[in-house]
Amino acid sequence: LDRPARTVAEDLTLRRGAARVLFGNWTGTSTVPSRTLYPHQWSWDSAFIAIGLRHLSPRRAQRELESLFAAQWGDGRVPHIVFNPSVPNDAYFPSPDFWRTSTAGSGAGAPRARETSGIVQPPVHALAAWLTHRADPRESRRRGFLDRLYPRLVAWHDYLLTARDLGGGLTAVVHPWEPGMDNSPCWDASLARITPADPTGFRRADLDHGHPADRPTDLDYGRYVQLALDYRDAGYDDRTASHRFALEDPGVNALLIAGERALAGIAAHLGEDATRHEARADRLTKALVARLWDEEAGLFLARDLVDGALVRERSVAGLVPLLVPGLPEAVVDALVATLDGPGFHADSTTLVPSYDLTGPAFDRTRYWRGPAWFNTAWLIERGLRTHGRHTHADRIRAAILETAGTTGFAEYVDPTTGEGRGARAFSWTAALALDLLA
Ligand code: 9WN
Repeated sequence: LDRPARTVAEDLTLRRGAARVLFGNWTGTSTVPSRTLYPHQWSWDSAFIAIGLRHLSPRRAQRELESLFAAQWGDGRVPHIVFNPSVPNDAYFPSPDFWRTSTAGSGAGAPRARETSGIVQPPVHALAAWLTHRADPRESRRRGFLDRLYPRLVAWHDYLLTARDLGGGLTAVVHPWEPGMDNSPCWDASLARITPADPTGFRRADLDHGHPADRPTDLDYGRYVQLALDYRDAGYDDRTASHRFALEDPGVNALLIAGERALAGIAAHLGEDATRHEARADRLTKALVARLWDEEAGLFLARDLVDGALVRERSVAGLVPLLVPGLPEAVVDALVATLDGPGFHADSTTLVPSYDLTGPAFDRTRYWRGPAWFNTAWLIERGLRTHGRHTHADRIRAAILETAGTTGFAEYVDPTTGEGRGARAFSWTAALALDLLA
């Protein structure tokens, strides 16, 4: 699909709009993903936000990451939500009094003075820290940004590769919220084993703002709640938790590899040992290809660690490994062919859908079961450039910019029409558009 080239005036308008969203969502120490739906700090949102914010205020981008890592647990985990104590308890569910991390998580080193969730999200942070540093190295050095953050980033990755290596040599997710793609069809079979929590025991605050047809179902929520309760009852301790839901996700592992490469850059810059990060990235890349690549599917699949089998659902997470440098060339070619094929190529937007357009569970409005998201499109754009596929990357970049503008920085879009869905003035949409304009 040929689009007319963007004009300087269009870029300027988009840049101003994105800046307005990010300034409007800034709380003083961090950025909320959306004023309406998500009134606290989210882990991978903050990393994507820093990547855009660095073009407006490198200092604010540094603070975004610092405020998140200030709530890091003693065992190295970075919680997926850091709660803002001044927001009412019922503004978002699950709330602090559900997770109870400051007491229930004490054995795992949860902060006592801050409330957080007890699960994690994808590790985009080392990449974000490195890009943030490079936006203004002088300010970064002056504030000792990387000196302070580097040991915390190392502890975070160590957590993912020790407590969360459940035997396959990759990191595992233990809750559908952890890979950041809550209701992806990739989790359906694994979730079906979980008896949902009693629906009268909780109230979904998300439905106050989000349309029920766009959000996960009540049945899904019952299972999310039950899994979180089980983890809480085990004191968030990975040695004793039963982890009845455990998968190796290709998106999360690809981001971990990209993060190790970024840590190598940071380590070299600080005069620390970079080779251990390179060695780890090499080892993880081999494990990713050996355990999750599937030639027939034409992309990477998740592996369910409860039954040991690959999950035969094709989602955008399986394309995110394009981010990994040094993939076998045949794998890169196959991923690009899949991106261009009928499953992932929606002519109307060219934004990559979250799930196979021809797949049995495809739903064009329901969250991670079809809609196209800007963060995954940004990761794929970056991945295509990593492998020198610039023409293809240019197409995705143009689609991100155009769609961000026409939808008012929507949370996600219908991949068949390009129509915005979910929240508007969504922070990572604004941040990543800004990054591509820079
Ligand atoms: C649960 C904040 C988060 C994103 C996730 C997205 C959604 C939360 C929810 O919003 O998840 O963590 O309530 O649905 O799936 O990727 O980080 O933007």
